Amino acid sequence: MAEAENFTPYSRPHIEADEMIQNTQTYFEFMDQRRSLRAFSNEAVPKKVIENIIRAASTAPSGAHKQPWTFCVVGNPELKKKIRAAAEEEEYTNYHGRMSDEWLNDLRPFATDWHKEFLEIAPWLIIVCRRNYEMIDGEKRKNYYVQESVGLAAGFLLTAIHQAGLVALTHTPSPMNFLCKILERPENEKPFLLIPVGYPAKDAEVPDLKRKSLEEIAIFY
Ligand code: IYR
Repeated sequence: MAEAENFTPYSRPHIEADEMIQNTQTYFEFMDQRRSLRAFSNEAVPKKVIENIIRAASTAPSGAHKQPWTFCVVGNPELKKKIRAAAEEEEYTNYHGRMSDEWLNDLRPFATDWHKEFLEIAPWLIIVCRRNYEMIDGEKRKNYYVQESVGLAAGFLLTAIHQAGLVALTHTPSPMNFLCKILERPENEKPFLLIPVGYPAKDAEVPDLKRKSLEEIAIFY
């Protein structure tokens, strides 16, 4: 290994096998409760909670530790209204010709359509942006594995939202360039996911989905 210049000691508490088996089972069961929701309550969620969730997301690993992400947080009702209107305009076109029949058929179990009222109802919208490069002192500097890094941070974000007792939707209105304009983002930043966050609506329902079994997703060599 190359010579380490600024390394600092690191350790984790050592957990015995039996306890780890128990803990990982419990954690799986906790994560298995997470669902994507489209029905949100308008009940307020403290800004501090969102700040902590974003700090947790930003602990994700990233290429050369460039942390190539920006989390744009929208709680302002006027701005949410604008985002909803622009997203619905794109989605209307998607559902009326831009998406293939196969795609529309695959979406049937989720009962989605172009209406996106949750964009106004959820107390917070988090727009996860990827930073394709940095401008530092007028010079373009590289970021690495941006998609992978931002994907990981988004995963951490969803986990933190679930841990808080809240729900989210990984929403991808497409195309998303309307968000660059509405949020006035710089040229190096592109929206990656739009994630409404809040409490579930009282009458919320989710499709009865099954997750793949371990045998279907893992191969041990
Ligand atoms: N972006 C559209 C369509 C959509 C696509 C997939 I793939 C989904 O899993 C869900 C929806 C929409 O938000 O309705």
